[in-house]
Amino acid sequence: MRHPSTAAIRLADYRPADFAIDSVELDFKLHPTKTRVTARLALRRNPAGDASAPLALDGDDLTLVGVTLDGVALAPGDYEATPDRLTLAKVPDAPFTLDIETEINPSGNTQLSGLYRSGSAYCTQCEAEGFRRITYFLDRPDVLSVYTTRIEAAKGEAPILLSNGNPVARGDIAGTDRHYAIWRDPFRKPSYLFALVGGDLGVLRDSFTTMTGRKVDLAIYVEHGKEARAGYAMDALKRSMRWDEEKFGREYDLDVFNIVAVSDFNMGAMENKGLNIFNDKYVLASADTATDGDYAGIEGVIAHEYFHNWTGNRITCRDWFQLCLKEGLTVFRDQEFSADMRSRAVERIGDVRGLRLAQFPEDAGPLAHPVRPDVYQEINNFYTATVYEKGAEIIRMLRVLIGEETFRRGMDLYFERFDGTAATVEDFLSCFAAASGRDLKHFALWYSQAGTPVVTTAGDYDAAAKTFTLKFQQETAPTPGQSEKKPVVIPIALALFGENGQKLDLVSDDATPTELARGLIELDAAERVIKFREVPSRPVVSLLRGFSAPVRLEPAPANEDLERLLALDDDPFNRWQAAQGLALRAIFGRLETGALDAKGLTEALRSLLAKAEDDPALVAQALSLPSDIDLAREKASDVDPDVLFDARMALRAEIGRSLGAELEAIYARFADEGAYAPDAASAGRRALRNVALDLLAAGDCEKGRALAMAQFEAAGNMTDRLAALATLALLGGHAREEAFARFYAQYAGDALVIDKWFSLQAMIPEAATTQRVLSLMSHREFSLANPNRVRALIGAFANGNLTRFHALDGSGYDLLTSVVLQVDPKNPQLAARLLSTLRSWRTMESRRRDLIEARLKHIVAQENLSADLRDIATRALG
Ligand code: B3K
Ligand code: ZN
Repeated sequence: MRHPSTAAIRLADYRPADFAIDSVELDFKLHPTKTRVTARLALRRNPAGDASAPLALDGDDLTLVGVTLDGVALAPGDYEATPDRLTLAKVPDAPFTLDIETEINPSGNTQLSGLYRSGSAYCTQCEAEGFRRITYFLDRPDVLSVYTTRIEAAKGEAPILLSNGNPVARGDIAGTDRHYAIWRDPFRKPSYLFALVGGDLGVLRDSFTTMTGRKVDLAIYVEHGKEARAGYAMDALKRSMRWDEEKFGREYDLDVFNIVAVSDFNMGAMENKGLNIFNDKYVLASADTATDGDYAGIEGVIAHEYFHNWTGNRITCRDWFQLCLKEGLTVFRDQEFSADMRSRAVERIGDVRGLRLAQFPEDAGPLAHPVRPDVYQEINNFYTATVYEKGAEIIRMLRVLIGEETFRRGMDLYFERFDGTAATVEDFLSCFAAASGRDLKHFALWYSQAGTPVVTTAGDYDAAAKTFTLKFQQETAPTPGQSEKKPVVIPIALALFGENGQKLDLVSDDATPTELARGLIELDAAERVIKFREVPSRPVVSLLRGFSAPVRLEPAPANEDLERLLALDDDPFNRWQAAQGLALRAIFGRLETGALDAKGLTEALRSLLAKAEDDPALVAQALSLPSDIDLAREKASDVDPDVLFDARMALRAEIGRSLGAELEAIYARFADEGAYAPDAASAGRRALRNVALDLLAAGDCEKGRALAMAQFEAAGNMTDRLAALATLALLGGHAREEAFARFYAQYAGDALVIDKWFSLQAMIPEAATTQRVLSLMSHREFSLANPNRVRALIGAFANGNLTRFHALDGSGYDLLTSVVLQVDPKNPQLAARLLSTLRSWRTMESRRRDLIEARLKHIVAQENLSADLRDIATRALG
C-alpha cells in the first residue's frame, strides 16, 4: 500500500513531463497471483522538459523483474527500483526503448485500483493513479501515448480478453491451454484511460451506425445468465451515441465499443477508451429487480461514460487539478441528455436536489474546496460533488450567460482546437471568450473560489410611482484557506407577475436591453439595484428561475407569494421551489412555536392534486418534502436531528390527514396499468402514486399499512414493491418484519436487490436499528470487501438515518468509525469516502459535535492510516 505522502501537490508547481512516451506495447500474462507485465516504452526527451533530468517513473507496490534499454538488459547498478519508483540516472539523448517487466498479484489487490479481480474475472481501474500499480510509467494525464496490448490467459479461466481500441488478432497458444488477444488503440491517450478485462462472461451484442455511416459493434459483458438485464443499458448507449451526434456533432471513433459490468467497483463506472468498465449496479436492470430510479441512473451513467469519449478522452486534462474540465462538462452533458430523454423540469429538480444534498454541505464545511482545487494530498479525494456537480453548474451558467447558440459554437471551437491534447480550464474558457466576444476572466472566479454565494434580495413597491425596486447583494462565507471572498458573476433569471398572474414586461434604466429582454440579470458586484418601471401593482417575483446559478437565495418569499408562485409560475422549477419553501417554513415554524401551521401548503397542494394528470412527475416532486439532510443544511448550526425529524414527521402526518381523500383518489386513479415500462411518463405516474401512499400512511397508519401490504403483495415491478416496503418499514410492527423476510426469501442471492433490503433496514428511524445494522454486517450476503454492500448498509445508515446515526450515546458514530478503520487497510478510497459523511459535523449541536470530534481524533491518532483516510480525517478536523 502507498504510504501517507507528506508533500502536498500544488497546481502552481505544474511542470511539463521531462520525457514523452510515444508508444506503449503491453504484454500481460494473466495469473491469479503472479501476473507478468512487460511494457515496451518508446521514450524521448520532451523538448518542454528539463533536458538533464533523470528518468523517474511512477510505481505503486510494484515488484520489478527486469529492465532493458534499447535491447540491453540493465545491471542493478544502472537503475534504482523501489516499489513506488524506477529511476534511471542516465539515458540516451536520442529516442530510446525501455522494456520493463513487473510481477503483480491481482487476487491480492483489495484496493480495486490497478489490475484486480472481481469474482473470477480480471479487470482494471486506472484513474486516477492506478496504472502505476501495473507497471512503472509516467503516470500523469499529460503524457499521451498510442497503446498496443497483448493479453494471454488460460482459456477456461478467461475466454474473453478485452482491452482498449480495436481488436487486431487472437489465437491459441499451441500445445497449451492458453490463448491470447491483441488490441490496438490508435488514439493517443493518458495511462489513466488504459483498461483490460479477462474473464468468463456473458455478452449482449448490438450495433450502431454513425452519422457518416460507419458501423460500430457494441457489446455489453455481464455475468452469465444476466445478459437480458443489460438490454436497457444497450438501448441507453445507442440513444447516447445518437444524441451526441445531434446535439454536439460528436461521432464515435473506433470500430467497437465495449462495456463490462463488474460487481466490485469503487465508483459508478469508468470511461476507458473503447472499453468502459461499470459497477454492475449501473448496467443491470429488469422490471422485477430495478426501480425507476435505477433505470434513470443507468441511463445517466451510460451516457456520462460514453460522452467522456470526447470530453475527457479525445480532449483530456493537463493535470488532475483540471479534473472538472472533463467531469463538470460531462455531468452537464449527461444532465442535458437525461433532460431530453425525460422531463426537463423533473430532471432539473432532481439535479438541484442532488446539488443541495451533497455539494452545498461540502461547500459549507471543512472539506470545502474550489471546483478547480489548487492543492491536494490525495487526488482520489477530489472526485467530489463540488468538482462534478458544481462543475456542471458552472458550464450551465456559462450557457445561460452567452446563450445556447454561442455556447454550441464555443464547444465546436473547443473540439477543433484541443482535440488530441491535454487541456486546462483556461483553454476551455478561451473558446467561449472567442465565440461570445466576452471577457470571461471574472466569470472564471467560479473555478478558483470555494463556497456557496448567498444572494440577498429586497423588493420595494412604490404604488404612486408604479415602480418596483429590487436590490441584490451577494456574499460568500470564508472557506478553508480562503478567508477573503470576491463577488462572482451570478446570472439571475427572473420574472415579475402582476395581479392577475400575467407576466409583466421588464422596463428599467438600470439593466441592459438584453438583460430585460431575456429576463436575465447579471449580478457581478457585491450589490446591484434595479428599479423596474411601469409596474401596475405590487408584483410577485420569480427569482433564480430554473436555478440559474448555484447560490442560496435569502430570504425566501413570503408565504402568500410562495402560494401564488406555486399556482401561477410558468417556470416549473420555481413552482417546485415554492412548495419546498412552504414546507420548510411550516417545519421551521413548528420548531420555533411548537405549533404546526401548514394550511397554506396543504391548500396549495390540494389544487396541484386536482390537476395531477397534467404532470404527475412534477406533482410527485412537489409532494416530496425536504429530507432530514435538507433540514439540517437549512438549519446550518446547532442541528439536533431528533427535533428536525419530529417536525418533518408532524408535517407529513398533517398533509396525509388533511389531503386524505385527495390522496386516496390519486392512489386509486394511478393504479398499475399492467406491463412495466421504464419510460419517464410511466415512472412519473408511479412516483405520484407512491408518494401518495407514503403521505396516506403518515396520516393514517392503519389505512397505510393495509394499502402498503396489498401493494407489496400485488406489485408487478420493483419500484412499487420497494415503495410499499419503505412505507411498511416506517410503520413498524409485525407486518414490516414479515415483509422484510418475504422480500429476502424472494431475492436471496441477487446482490443488487439485497442491497436495497440492506438500505431500507438501515434507514428505519428506531432505536433498535443500530443493533440491526451490526447484525446485518454478519449476514452471509454482506461483505466489507464489496463497496456496493458497504454503501448499501453503512452508507444508508449514516446518510439516510440521521436520528439513529447521530444518537446521543455515540453508538452510530462508533459503528461508522469501526467500519472505516476496518475497511481502510483493504480499500482506502472506500474508507475515505465513508468518513466524508461527517463533513458537516461542526453544524451539529455541541454534545454531538464533541462526540464526533473525539472519533475523528481517534482516527487521526491511528498509525498506518492510508493517505486517503488521513487526508479526509485531518481536513475534517480542520
Ligand atoms: N472518471 C471516473 C472516476 C474515476 C475515479 C477514480 N478515483 C468516473 C467518471 O466520472 O466517469
Ligand atoms: Zn466522469
